[in-house]
Amino acid sequence: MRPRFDTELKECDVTPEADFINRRRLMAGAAGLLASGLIGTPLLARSRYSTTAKPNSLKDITTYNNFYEFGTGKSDPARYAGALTIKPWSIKVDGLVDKPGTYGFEDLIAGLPTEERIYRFRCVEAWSMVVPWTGFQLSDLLKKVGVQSGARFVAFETLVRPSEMPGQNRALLDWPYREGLRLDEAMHPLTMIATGLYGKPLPKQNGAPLRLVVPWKYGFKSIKSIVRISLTDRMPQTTWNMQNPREYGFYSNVNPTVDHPRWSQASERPLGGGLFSKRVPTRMFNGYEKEVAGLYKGMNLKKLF
Ligand SMILES: Nc1nc2c(c(=O)[nH]1)N[C@H]1C(S)=C(S)[C@@H](COP(=O)(O)O)O[C@H]1N2
Ligand SMILES: [Mo]
Repeated sequence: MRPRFDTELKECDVTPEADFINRRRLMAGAAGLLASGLIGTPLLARSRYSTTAKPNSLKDITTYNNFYEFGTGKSDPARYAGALTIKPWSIKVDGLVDKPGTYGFEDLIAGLPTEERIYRFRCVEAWSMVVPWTGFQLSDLLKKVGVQSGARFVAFETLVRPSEMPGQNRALLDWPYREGLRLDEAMHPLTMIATGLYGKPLPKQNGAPLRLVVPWKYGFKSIKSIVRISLTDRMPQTTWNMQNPREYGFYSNVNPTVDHPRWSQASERPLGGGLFSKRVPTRMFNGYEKEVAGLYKGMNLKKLF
């Protein structure tokens, strides 16, 4: 690993003040669910897995982003991601799978049950938001490609295309952006691949056409614009751990009792609160403790940073 300068994560103090639910788009999402025949099925979104917390506005979610491929500023992704070509898009699935191959986006997701889920999202920089994703469970995709018995981890990579991703012309990170999950984390029903937001296709700044969402982990685990999914028998390398292993581990579970070496993780600043937004306490596993604590039984949670 080559040495790099400290790209200190900065918390931006400018928060868009508008915070309203875009009702028209929410309705569009509901109509989509109806059309797809999902209403009434046991996995119906917004009942079983969704938080009742009020979603942030589409504007908040799409104008305050981390996507270093487009630059380190919070408004860089919204400014530059428009130039990214997402059609066609292919995803290489390899490693310990029954059906390896390079799949077109549409083929890969064909037949997977899509739904809307409203999840809390907590960035390691201590801001947070509530997001109405649409997508499917990663477990369904993994079942579709067939996980072989030796697989223990899933590794993900983001596209490398410096001609369309200006941040990749600099050594901000060791491209491609990489992430990974233990297989049982990947198979957990809360773990999603999002392909939409507010009932519409995922905006490019949020990781179009497909990105990971793991709501009990810090936001950097939710890798965007995925082009490779590998099933492996070893713990994969992950971008922020490679960048700064003292500050970022593999697990990165949200834990208010384990501070970042440079700031407290005990509380967070919800986006959309305006200039004088109040901090609120951060919850263990970002509020998903009941659902996921069992994954880490017998492990020292203080070490799962
Ligand atoms: N490829 C890639 N994925 C990424 C990032 C990135 O820089 N590149 N940033 C991560 C971080 S730190 C966060 S907080 C979330 C932000 O997601 P959002 O912009 O959709 O809110 O994306 C994550 N996924
Ligand atoms: Mo983040």
